[in-house]
Amino acid sequence: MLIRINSYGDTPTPASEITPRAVFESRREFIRQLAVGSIAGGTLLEMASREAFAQSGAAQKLVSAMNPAYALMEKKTAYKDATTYNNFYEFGTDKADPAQTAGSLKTRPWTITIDGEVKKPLTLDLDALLKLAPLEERIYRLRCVEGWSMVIPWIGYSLSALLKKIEPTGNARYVEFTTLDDKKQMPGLHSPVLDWPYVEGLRLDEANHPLTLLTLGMYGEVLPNQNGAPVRIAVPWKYGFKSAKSIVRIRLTRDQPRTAWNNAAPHEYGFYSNVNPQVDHPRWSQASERRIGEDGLFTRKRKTLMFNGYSEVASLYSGMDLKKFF
Ligand SMILES: Nc1nc2c(c(=O)[nH]1)N[C@H]1C(S)=C(S)[C@@H](COP(=O)(O)O)O[C@H]1N2
Ligand SMILES: [Mo]
Repeated sequence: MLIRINSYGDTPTPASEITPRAVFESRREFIRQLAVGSIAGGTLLEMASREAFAQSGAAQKLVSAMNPAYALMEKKTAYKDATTYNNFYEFGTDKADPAQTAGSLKTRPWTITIDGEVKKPLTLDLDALLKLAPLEERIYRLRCVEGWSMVIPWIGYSLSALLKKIEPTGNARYVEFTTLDDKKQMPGLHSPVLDWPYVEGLRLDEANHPLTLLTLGMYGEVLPNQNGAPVRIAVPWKYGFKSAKSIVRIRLTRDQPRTAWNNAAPHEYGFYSNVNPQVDHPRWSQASERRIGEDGLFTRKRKTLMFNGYSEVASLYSGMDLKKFF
């Protein structure tokens, strides 16, 4: 019997009831390492749960160290909600579609090419990407432009670590992210909802901000396909659509890249798309949000925070009119 548990929002089963012997043994080793201080972060139950989960073969565990700077004290969104309520139009436009159809995405082998205005263009496979910098767990708020939000424990490292390796030229001012574009693996590409491939972009200083996370996992595991496996970006102070999934190319450019949502509806989705409660979407307010998993399915109980609460990015925009550059 497969026992699938996790400690993120779902009610955890007491580990003592379900833990196989091997896991129990490794947990003792874990306690020992905790005691000597060689493991940072993660609660005991969390760790035991992840091990049991990994053993079930349902998902591949990904070890990381909690970055205490991003140990957000908000209730994490339940794993089930974060993996069944998704926007990933390459796999359909209903929230439930990606979890059901993204099984056809083949995430290994996978390569990502970094080129454009760089001195050292590079193509990396997944293993190289996983080893490029120490993996951190960071708990970030995610605010979708549609008016809902989640709290997700991502795993990855600052994109700046990768950008340093390829040495941007003096002409580089923007970074463009391109999602895989393969109809055989992504049924949603048959529908012309967007001008495929999905492309997003950041200014180079935004891309180099330490908060911008090159993301390889979540909830202690590799990314589920529906969340953008095997590699995506997470930019927590911007609306969710800026965080492109299943990335195959990162290109540095002189000019502001054309981006998928901005192309589709330029008056509704700006290039910046910073979370901003004072700038409404033309068709709805952005002043509040509904946290997925909280009471009241359609109630926007929470006030949306400027930059989604990440005020440390404000200096990136000093002197800019954020109503004009929305
Ligand atoms: N390639 C691609 N990336 C994408 C999207 C998409 O449709 N295609 N949707 C975006 C939107 S609107 C949001 S809110 C987030 C959702 O990420 P999640 O499903 O992991 O919560 O992914 C973003 N990245
Ligand atoms: Mo979104």
